[in-house]
Amino acid sequence: MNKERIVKVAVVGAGFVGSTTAYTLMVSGLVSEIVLIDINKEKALGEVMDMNHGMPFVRPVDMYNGDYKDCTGADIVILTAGANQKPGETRIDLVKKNTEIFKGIIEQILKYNTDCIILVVTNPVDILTYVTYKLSGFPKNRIIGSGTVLDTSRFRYLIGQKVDIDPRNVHAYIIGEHGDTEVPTWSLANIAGIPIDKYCQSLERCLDEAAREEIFQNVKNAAYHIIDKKGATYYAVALAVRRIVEAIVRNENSILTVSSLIEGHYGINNIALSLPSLVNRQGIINVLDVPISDKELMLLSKSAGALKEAAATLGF
Ligand code: 6V0
Repeated sequence: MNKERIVKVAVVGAGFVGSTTAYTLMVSGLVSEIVLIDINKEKALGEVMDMNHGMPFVRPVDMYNGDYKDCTGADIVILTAGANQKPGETRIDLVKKNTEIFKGIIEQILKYNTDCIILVVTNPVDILTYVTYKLSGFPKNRIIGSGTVLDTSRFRYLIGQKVDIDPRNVHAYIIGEHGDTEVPTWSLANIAGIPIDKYCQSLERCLDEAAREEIFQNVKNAAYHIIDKKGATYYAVALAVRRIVEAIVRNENSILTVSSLIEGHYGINNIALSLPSLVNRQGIINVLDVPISDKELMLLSKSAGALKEAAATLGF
């Protein structure tokens, strides 16, 4: 009989993002075992019960709530745990708080698994990807941040809406920090190999400077807008995580704007941020030097500088 490889994923954090990620993976058919781990054990149990009751409708998955010892044998450990920003709290306060939480979590994971890929989703995702790299001692290919995979998806969707094209056929990347200093690489944006400017010349709805700025602002501020309306964002990020997991478990060599330790690309060193990167079963096996414009390079350097400043406050 042709036996399929068992793929096990541990999701740490059973909040909005962690439980939606577990659900998205459960219906994806990509994984055979999912353990959900949270400091709030009742919450994790409730989420697992709810999902397990739908199991007859999907390809069976061994889904359970557990503890860090259940990270044993996991191919991928996904980190979504952490504190949210409270009113009056600065981003730096949040970085410090989540770094402390990560110290505890990573120490626990390392007791049971030193062979997995760690996929960081908790914000600020780039700083915490860097922190995870430093704390774990794993090779850099096995520490992945979800980075700007979500922002890139929002970017492709919004461009697609504007020019009336399936977003899967819009090729464009958001790079740099997942956050305020992220960079839209308009110079690379294309549809079927046609640069977006040229493609737009044939349309009445041209992507002029104002339209571009509007799209980018809507990408960059999407989380603020959604949180204002419904308190949290979780569907699209869970799909972004599912896509990264797919690239890993199917050994796809896919290009995704994941966050990783950058060494020697565009003059950037020793900080994690997103660049188009090759992802397969080994994790991130290559970061691509895509030909961005001088302005985009300047903005990317600024983004790296902002992340370095934030990391410096943590003593890393
Ligand atoms: P949430 O709903 O508050 O869930 C967080 C969960 O973490 C809760 O269930 C907590 O009990 C749990 N938790 C806290 N401390 C620990 C600990 N020490 N060990 C285990 N579990 C713990 O938050 P939500 O799920 O909405 O967001 C989680 C994180 O994802 C936040 O940092 C968000 O900012 C971040 N997001 C990242 C995105 C990205 O693109 N990278 C997108 C959206 C949200």
